[in-house]
Order: sequence, then C-alpha cells, then structure tokens
Amino acid sequence: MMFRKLFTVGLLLIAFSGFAQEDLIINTQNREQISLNGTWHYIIDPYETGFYNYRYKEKGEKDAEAYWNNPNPHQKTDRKEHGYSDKYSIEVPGDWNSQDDVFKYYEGTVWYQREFDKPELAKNEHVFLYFGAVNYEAHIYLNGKKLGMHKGGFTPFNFEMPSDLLQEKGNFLVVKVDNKRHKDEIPTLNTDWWNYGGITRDVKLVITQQNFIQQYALQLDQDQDIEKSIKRKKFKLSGHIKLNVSSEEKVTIEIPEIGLKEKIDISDSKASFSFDAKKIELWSPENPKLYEVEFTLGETTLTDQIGFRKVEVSGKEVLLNGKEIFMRGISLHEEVAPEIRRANSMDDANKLFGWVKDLNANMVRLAHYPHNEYMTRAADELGILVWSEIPVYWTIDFENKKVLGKAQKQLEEMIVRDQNKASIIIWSVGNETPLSDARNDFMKQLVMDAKKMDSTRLISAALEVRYNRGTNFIDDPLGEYTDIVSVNEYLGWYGDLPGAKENSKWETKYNKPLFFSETGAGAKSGFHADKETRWSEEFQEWYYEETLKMMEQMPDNFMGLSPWILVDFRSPKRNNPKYQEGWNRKGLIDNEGNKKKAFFTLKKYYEEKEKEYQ
Ligand code: GCB
Repeated sequence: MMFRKLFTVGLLLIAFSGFAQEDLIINTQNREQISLNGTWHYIIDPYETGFYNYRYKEKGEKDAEAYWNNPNPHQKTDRKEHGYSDKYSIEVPGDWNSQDDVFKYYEGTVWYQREFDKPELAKNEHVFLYFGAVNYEAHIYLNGKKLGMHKGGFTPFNFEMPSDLLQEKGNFLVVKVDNKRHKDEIPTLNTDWWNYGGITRDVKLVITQQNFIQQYALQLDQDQDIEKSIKRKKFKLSGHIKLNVSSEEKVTIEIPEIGLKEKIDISDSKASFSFDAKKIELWSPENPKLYEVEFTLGETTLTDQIGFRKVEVSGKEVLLNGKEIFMRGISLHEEVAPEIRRANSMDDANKLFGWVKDLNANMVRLAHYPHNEYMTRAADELGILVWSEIPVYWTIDFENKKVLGKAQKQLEEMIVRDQNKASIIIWSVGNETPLSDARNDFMKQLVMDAKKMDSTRLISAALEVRYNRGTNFIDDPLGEYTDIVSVNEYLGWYGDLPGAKENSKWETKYNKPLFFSETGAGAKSGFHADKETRWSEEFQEWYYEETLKMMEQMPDNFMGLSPWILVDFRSPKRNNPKYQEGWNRKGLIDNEGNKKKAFFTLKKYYEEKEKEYQ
C-alpha cells in the first residue's frame, strides 16, 4: 500500500501535568476483562458510621467496625454492628434511587460490597479495577486496604490491584459511595436534574500486560486542507500514544482495510506521530464509516473502531469535511424516563438515539455532564454529531481555585476517554454560568485547557442571552474565546408568551457561528387546550412554531440548535402538583414514551433543513 512516513516520534508534551489524568485506561471495551456488574450488597449509612469513629475521625484501616472490613463474626462473643447480607442487595450498574423506595430521595453514603475470585493470570499480567462512573465521591477498598478515591459523578477511573493483595478466592471489595451535594464541587448544590446516586456505570477488572498501551489518540491531522486531501485522496493522520510505564518500545498501528501499517517509536512511555494514509472514507452523519484500527505492543494487540473526520470553523460557518453543516440537534439527559433511572447500557443508548433519528436530528447535546461510553460509541456507529459537556452548571464556586482544579480534572477525564470518537465535535465547558470577573477567568481557563488538550474539536459553552426591551443581546465575554457562540434562549416561556418572539431582535457581538444550545417550553402530554393555555401540548407547539420562525430570521451565522429537551426528565425543582409532579415537562416526548405535538413541529423543520443542506 502507498503511504509515506512524514514524521514519527517526538516526546509528547503533556500540557496538564498539574492535574493530568495519566492513569486512566481508555477503550476498556476492547480489552481483556471480567465484569463485576451484577448483584452487590449495600449498607445505607447516612451518619457515615462505617467511615468515622465516634469522635468523627476517619477510622483506622484495621478497625473491625470500619465498613471496608469483613465483619463476619468469628466467635460468639464478638460484637459486630454492621454486616453485608443478601437481604440488602443492589444491582450494578444502576442508580440506587430507582432500585428501592428507601433510596428515592436519599443523598448520602451507601456502602457497596461484593466478593470475587482472582482471575487466572499469565506471568506478568496485571489487574486494574475500572469504574465507568460513580456519583459522586467513591472510596475503594480491597481486602481491607484502601485502593484510592475519586470525585466526579460522570467520568471513569481505575486503580491497579496490587498482586500481593489479591487472594485466590473471596476477595472482599467495598466501595463507599457518597452523592451529597456540596457548594465547592462540580456540579454544585443547585441543578435542574435528579441527583441519582450509586455505582451508575459498569465495573470491571481489566487485565493487562505489565507494560501496555494506556491512552492514545488517532485522528485526521487538523492542519491539513481537507478539500485538497479529499481531492488528492491522501490524508494526514496524527496523534499520540502513552504506555503505562516508562520504556523504550515500538507500537505498530495498523488499519488492515486500507493496508496501513506504521511503526511508532516510544520513548519514555510517550510518543506523538503523524503519517500519511490513502483511501480513507471520511466519517459523517450520512456515512458513519468506522475503521478497525489495531495498536500492537509486543504480543498484544488492542483494537478500536475509529472514524476520521475534520470539523472546523471557517468565518461564520462550521465545516465538516470541508462542507458547511447545519446542526439539527436535540438536548438530552442520561435518563430512561419510563423507568425513572439513569441510562447505562447499549440498549438504553439505542432507545434514546432511536428517538433522535425519528426526529430527523443529526446532532445531540449530551446535557449537562459526560454521558456513559455506550452513548458516544453508539453515536459513532449511528452517525450522530455530539456536544459533550462537563457539569460546570449555574452557580459554581468560581472564586475557589480548588474548584477550578476539579472542573479541569473532569474536563480532562471526559476528553481522554472520548478523544477517539469521531461523533464528538464539540466540548462544552459549562452551562449558564453567571457573569463575574472570577467566573470569566474560570471559564476562559477551561476553554484554553480544552483547546490545548484537543485541537481537533470545537470548544463552546452554553451562555445566556441578555434580553432588553425587545432585543436579545449576545455579548457574554466568554464568546470571545469559544469557537462557536452558543446560547440558551427561552423567550415565550420564561417571560412573555411565544408571540413575543415575532418582533424580537437579535444582536450579536461575535462574528462566529451561532448555535442555540437550548430553547423550549413545558407541556403535560395528553393535556389539550387552546394555545395560550400553559402546560398544554398546543402551547408547546405554538412555542416551537414561533421559535422556528424566529430562527429563520437570525443573523446569517446561525448554524443550528439543540432544543430543550428530547424527553421529560426528573427534577426536584418541578413541583406543580397537576402538571409536573417532579418532572421537567419540556420534553418533546413524555416520561412514558409518547410524542407530544411539538415533536412533529420540530421534525418537519428538520426535514426541511436536511433538504436545504443536502
Ligand atoms: C436551562 C438549563 C436546563 C434547565 C432548563 C429549564 O436553561 O440549562 O438545565 O433544565 O433551562 O427547563 O429551565
């Protein structure tokens, strides 16, 4: 096959050594693994009795009444005040709220426990314990020893299981999970979504060689003129690789389908590279082509399914593979509304994306936190463009430097996990954060961090509109730094009626692509009345009609929208006893899966838009 090596090897400069998520193992789906999903035991511990002694100090490691220690009594005189039992069982993955009524409104500590046998290991093999996500704070113990802790409810983490700690049989694994909200965490105390607690995503043992490929990125090089590359049928790929231990090695990257084979020299555990590739079929919503890519180190080959595409801003337009796109988007939460639980499987992803396809959308805003990896894998396969976000939402403690560190860590975990997903074209660093100097600095820093970490995607944030006497001003200072300017717009729901949209004017300070990251109105499915009656399907339909008309009169940099929201979702803030009952009703689909009238209004608009941009 024809390919030419332009440049290989170079020390990868890690820009974020201060908070780098260097240990995260990516693409666990395609690695040797043993699932620890299934039935675990639990203890509800609102007073954190298993963690603190009666003087409220963290218990000593060997304390018999620390809940990480196996409490089975040995003698009849033993005093035991805790224990794990089949009577108190819970499924993993899964939020606890949906599994038993005692958990419905619970926020606090729950201890999870299960046993497992040591996997059969060949010489030099290592075992890592991997969590897809735990909301919010997790402390992990194996056979009475602490492996570590992690904060952040929507991103993955892993710890190595030291071989001298692993027993042949009955390893006693305990996770302390705490979903209490705090002012100085991300998100903070106040959100408009349900604070589902628990081990919400897959848990697995990942078996590796002593030295293995831990992270990598492989993508179309951002610096090429994509139209020229397409014409010449010659593309430049680039990326980086990181091994888990520092060593001089060679990694081979192969894409058998196009006969590509490249050897990368690794020095000091890292390498960055670039090389040419021919015959690449680019990934797009119309043709979500994924290639089987093989990364080989020594005797071990790790495969991945990777699509290649280029997204960029050119003046007021967003180009995908050199062509202007219009984002026919929809926002969604990671929730299976009919079962009132967090989504956590490929089936769940397919169900949600089935509705997205039905709406004739080509893009999703995964609000307001990184969704599980099934979602981004499914988006890659189905050809759905993705906006992925960290939960820097509303009134974060912007003055606090430590809080910035927490946001940066979540940002990095999100990017590292999903940097090879072609579907993700936008990283968002937050939503509706209130203006102040501290906030501006904080948010600007996140934008800069995201850009440094990943130059192959657009960076944005959902900003607010300043409405004054009939004019909508887009002038949030953060807009200067983001690649596209995105705003949430609710005229006609929060303030005034939908008819007010007709004469409203728009003024934007920025000559960049303009995206509406939210717009929407509530409706109780099945409630019909005249269009001015709030909560009726007709009101919501009217809101959408007016909104879409208004969108057509936008400045020419308007390039898409992701209305709020695909499905009604649980929120503790929504307490109208007749129409809400604990649900945010802005869904186009209700919590039982029924489509409301506005679904069809937006669908029709998207059908027209699709034709217009063909
Ligand atoms: C917003 C928020 C979103 C809320 C929505 C609403 O602007 O970004 O999280 O759920 O409004 O329904 O008010």
